[in-house]
Amino acid sequence: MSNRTFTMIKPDAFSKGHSGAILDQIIKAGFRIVALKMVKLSTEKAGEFYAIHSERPFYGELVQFMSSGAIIAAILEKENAVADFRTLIGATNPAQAAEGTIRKLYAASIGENAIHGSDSDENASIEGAFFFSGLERF
Ligand code: FUP
Repeated sequence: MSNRTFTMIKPDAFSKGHSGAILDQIIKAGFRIVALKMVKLSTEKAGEFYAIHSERPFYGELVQFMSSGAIIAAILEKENAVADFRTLIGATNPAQAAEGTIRKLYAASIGENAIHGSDSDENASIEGAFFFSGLERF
C-alpha cells in the first residue's frame, strides 16, 4: 500500500480559479501536502511528462493543453494515497465521473479534465521527482 501520490491542478481548473477549492477538497479528504508549487510547463517538459502517451492520437493536444497555462503540482501523503486519490478525482472522462468527485465538479471534457493523479506507486515516485527536489519536500 502506497502512502504518497502526485497531482497537478491542470490549466483549465487553474485559469477558472478553482485551485483553492480543489486544494481544500484534497486536504479535507485527509491528504497532507508534502510538496507544492505553481509552474508553467514548456511544450518540451509537458511532452516529457506525458512521454508514455506519445503514440496516442491525443498526445499533441494533451501537450499543447498542459503547456497552455500555469498549473499547481503537488506531492500528497495519506494511507493508500494512489488509489484513494484516484477515487477522489473520479474517472478520466468527467461524463463518467462519480458525483462529488473533483472531475465531476470542475472538468469539462476528457481532454481538459481539471486534475491529474498518479496511477501507480512507481509513477507517483517518478512524477514527484520530475517536479520536486528533496529540498522542496516537507
Ligand atoms: P488519467 O490517469 O485518469 O489521468 O488518464 P490517462 O492516463 O488515461 O490519460 C492522461 C491524460 O490524457 C488525461 F488526463 C487526458 C488525456 N486523454 C485524452 O485527452 N483523451 C483520451 O482519450 C484519454 C486521455
